[in-house]
This record gives sequence, C-alpha cells and structure tokens, in this order.
Amino acid sequence: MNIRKEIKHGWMILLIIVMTFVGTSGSVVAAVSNIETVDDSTGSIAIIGTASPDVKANGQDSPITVSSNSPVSITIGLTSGIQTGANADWWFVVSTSAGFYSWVYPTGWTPGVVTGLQFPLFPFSGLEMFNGLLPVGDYAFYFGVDTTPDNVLNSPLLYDWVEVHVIN
Ligand SMILES: [Ca+2]
Repeated sequence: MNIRKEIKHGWMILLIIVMTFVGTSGSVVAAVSNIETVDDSTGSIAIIGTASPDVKANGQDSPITVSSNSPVSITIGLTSGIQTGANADWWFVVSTSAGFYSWVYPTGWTPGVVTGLQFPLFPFSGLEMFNGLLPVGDYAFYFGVDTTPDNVLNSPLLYDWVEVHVIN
C-alpha cells in the first residue's frame, strides 16, 4: 500500500516537473525573442539590450577643455545588441557657435542636421570621425542611430554626445 502511494506521489512530482518545464520553456522562448543573454567570462549572465551609441572626445566621455592649438580626436562606437542588422539612419552631428554640421557619406562635413548614411546596425568601436584643430568655442558632438530609415531624425532614436570646450 505504501509502495503504491509512493509511486503515485513520484508520478505527480514528475508531472509537476514536466509541466513546469513546458511552462518555463514557453516563457524562455518568449523572453529570448526580446532579450538575448550571454554567459560572460565571469560566469554571470549579461543582458544584451538595444543599440547603444558611444562618442568620445580624446578618448573621454566627459566634457573636455583644450586649447585651440591642441588637436581634438572624436571617436565613435556602437553596441548594436539585439538590433544588430536592423536598418537605420545614422547621425553624426556637431553643434557649433555657427550652427549644426553633419558628417554625410560620402561628402563629409555638411551644414545642418543631415543623415550620415543608412546602413544596418553592427558593433564597432574606436572609429575616428574627426581629428584636427577647432576654433575657440563650445562644441557638442553627437552620434545617434534611429531605426526608422527615412532620412528624418525620428524615433526610436538612440544617441550619445560629448562636449568639447576650446579656449585660447
Ligand atoms: Ca529616421
């Protein structure tokens, strides 16, 4: 009698395990379609999110102050995350005392806020967009991507910026 009871109990546990697994695996599939996870070298789980642009001035994220005879290097990078391969408008824009300028493929720096190019998102880092002297003034360099590829600056827009202050 006790043995039959234990067998029945065992089947119920197995059934619960199977149902939990089926239920969880459904949730996992749903989650993976939105968020991918990766096991990093530390053994912890890192979440791969949406695209994250990065722009640096002389290797720094924080505002820099330089003299007008010191060259400024502007580098950009992108963590594309789950949006890798998504077609996007790319924006490389600098705000100056003389207005906005945009880096446009293949022309180069152009007055106004203009799409740089349309291209699928991919991960990269350390791409130099500018290296040279800047006249005295305040600048903000922006790098952004929006995944509505229509040559219009619109949402969803992801961007980063860095300030450069040039003094005598
Ligand atoms: Ca757009």
